[in-house]
Amino acid sequence: MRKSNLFLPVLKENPKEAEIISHRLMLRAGMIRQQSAGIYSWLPIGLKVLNKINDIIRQEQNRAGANEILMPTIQSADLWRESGRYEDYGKEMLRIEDRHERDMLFGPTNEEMVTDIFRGYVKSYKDLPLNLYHIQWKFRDEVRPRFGVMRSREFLMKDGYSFDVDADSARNSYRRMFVSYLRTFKRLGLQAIPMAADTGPIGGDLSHEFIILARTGESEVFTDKRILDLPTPPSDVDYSEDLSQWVDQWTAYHAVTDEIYEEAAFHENVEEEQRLQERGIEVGHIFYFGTKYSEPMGAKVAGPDGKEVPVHMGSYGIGPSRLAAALIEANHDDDGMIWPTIVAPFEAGVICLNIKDDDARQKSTEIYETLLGQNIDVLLDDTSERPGGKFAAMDLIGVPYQIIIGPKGLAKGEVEVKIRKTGEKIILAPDEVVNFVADKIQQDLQLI
Ligand code: 5CA
Repeated sequence: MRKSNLFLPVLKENPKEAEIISHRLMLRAGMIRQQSAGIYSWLPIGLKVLNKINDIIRQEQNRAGANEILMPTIQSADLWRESGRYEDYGKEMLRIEDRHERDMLFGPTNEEMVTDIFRGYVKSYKDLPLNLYHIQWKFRDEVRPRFGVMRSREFLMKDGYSFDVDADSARNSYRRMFVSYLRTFKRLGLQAIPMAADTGPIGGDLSHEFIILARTGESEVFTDKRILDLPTPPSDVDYSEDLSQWVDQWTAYHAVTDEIYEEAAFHENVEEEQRLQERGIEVGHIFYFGTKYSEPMGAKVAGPDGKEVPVHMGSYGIGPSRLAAALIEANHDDDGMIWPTIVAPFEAGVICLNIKDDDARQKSTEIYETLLGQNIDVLLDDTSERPGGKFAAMDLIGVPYQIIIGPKGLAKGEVEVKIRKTGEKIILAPDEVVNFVADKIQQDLQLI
């Protein structure tokens, strides 16, 4: 992408309404724009980041055997009457009446709808286990939407649902998602800690929140420091095998949020020098709730003995839009965002310091084209802005590798590469720079 074509509405002033750094930076860098309280448009670089987050989530869901579908945002109230949640959900649900006076709603989650899909097709235990997920906008009429897309009313959710013939096999499905979540957050460059959690309006008796540590987080977390050193399941983890070892290892340490915190239990389970008490952001939440929806909604399969049984279900949520903000909370400095390459709005940037200089312009374009040819997502700053403004914009939007090309350097046979994360500057010959940057990016993107 050439910056002369890019819609990047950078704000000069610090937006006053933003209380936390991620919200401030997302507004300043023109990633999002508020349209109503808790409702946002995603502008080009915001959307690029969001899509890259979704890609990682998809890859890890698919690896774990889940099927991607797409359910609508608008649902019929009748489905929710079947499960009994239509009245229970209360004011957080946005209720709509259509022209035929039918009660509709903007989905806050999809347990009912996916159960309806399931019961329409699946009749035998032989077709199980099954896992269906989608990445779709949700609406929850939160009393206090705040912190930008961190807690918004409209937000993107990856919600997945598992179906099993009995509780034992449902727990295996739960473990598969547990492991795939560990991998997903790690690949996004985040340290997420699974914590025993309350189940709220989703219900059930087994649940974990995945929380990343951040000062501005809304939850308070209490855990054992050693949990931070546990290994992540590798890319070739066998999802058809028993995954208890991974789950047991990751749930062995005491780890709870303020919702269920008890001081006595914390002190009893964690030695003083290992205690970690910090704030955190919930980026994922998984639930096992048995037959809570399948029973009232009649989602049954014939078991091995021919008898019909209600299926055992679990649901598994990740918030990609919240993750965009959480990633910024975890990766920024005074100059702006520092994206991990895997989700950066651009993997590399080429700054042409003086666009009027023929050599600088030609060399910059040539390097830009070569990087593009290698499938690198690169931004060419071909504008006539002053160098200071160009540097500031690249740093603000957090481009990991920045190639700086100017007439003075070229005269000496030199270009500069700046690494956003470390601030390191490397001088190279113009014909070395593409390989250097391409190698770095390839290393960063390597599958873990
Ligand atoms: N049906 C279940 C799992 S599929 C469910 O709805 N779970 S949830 O309520 O915990 O939401 C799942 C994830 O969505 C959360 O972990 C969080 O990352 C994201 N999320 C929830 N509410 C919001 C919100 N108001 N703004 C942004 N993200 C949110």
